[in-house]
Amino acid sequence: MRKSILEFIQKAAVKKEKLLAILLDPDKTSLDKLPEITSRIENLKANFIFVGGSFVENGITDLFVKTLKKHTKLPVVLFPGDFSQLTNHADALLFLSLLSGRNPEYLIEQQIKSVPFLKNSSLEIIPTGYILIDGGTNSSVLKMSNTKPILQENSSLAVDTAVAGMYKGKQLIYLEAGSGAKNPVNSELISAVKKHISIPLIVGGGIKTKEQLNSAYANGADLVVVGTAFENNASFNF
Ligand code: 1GP
Repeated sequence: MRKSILEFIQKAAVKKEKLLAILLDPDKTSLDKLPEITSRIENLKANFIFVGGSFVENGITDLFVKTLKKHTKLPVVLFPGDFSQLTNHADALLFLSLLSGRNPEYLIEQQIKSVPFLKNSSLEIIPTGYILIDGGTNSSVLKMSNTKPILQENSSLAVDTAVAGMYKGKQLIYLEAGSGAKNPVNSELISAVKKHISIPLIVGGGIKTKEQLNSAYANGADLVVVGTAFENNASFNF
């Protein structure tokens, strides 16, 4: 199993070099737009392309990532809503456990279902604690997983959840307000979690402006993920 993407994120976090990932949902992105989309992503100086979604049609991720790879040298990291979204054309996989939820399907069941594929795969597998925070909207992660998000004001629960994830051996913690969230994860919560973990922190959901991006970085996000704002605005820039 390779470790290069995780190491890159860990080293950047130590050096306080902030990273950006653009999230593409194969269900919402047509293949013929990929040349234009990849050049926009490269212009933004993003470090990674994340690929995934909560409701992706079975089987389309494989062709999507294969085509994406023809248009860019940026590392492609799978951020799957379920195990059907795995493909060897990507470089790495965020091996997510939804730690904020109590649904065994997303704590362990999907992970077990992915093993027959992963046993024969060269994907870099990155154990990631995924924590859903209330972003003020009924996010698709919430609908899909049928779990309750942690309230933004309950930072002590978010901290304890993140630290439990770290003790369980997760290599990254991902604070997720949900795609298209009205409210991104707030600064207090990001900094409270960051203070208590010694592994890199990813933050995503509802980040639309440079101010929100910089505030997430300033409060301790090592990597920020942006999807909807990029998808909705062809001239999107930070
Ligand atoms: C990644 O789901 C997010 O964590 C992306 O959220 O689509 O709101 O940028 P947006």
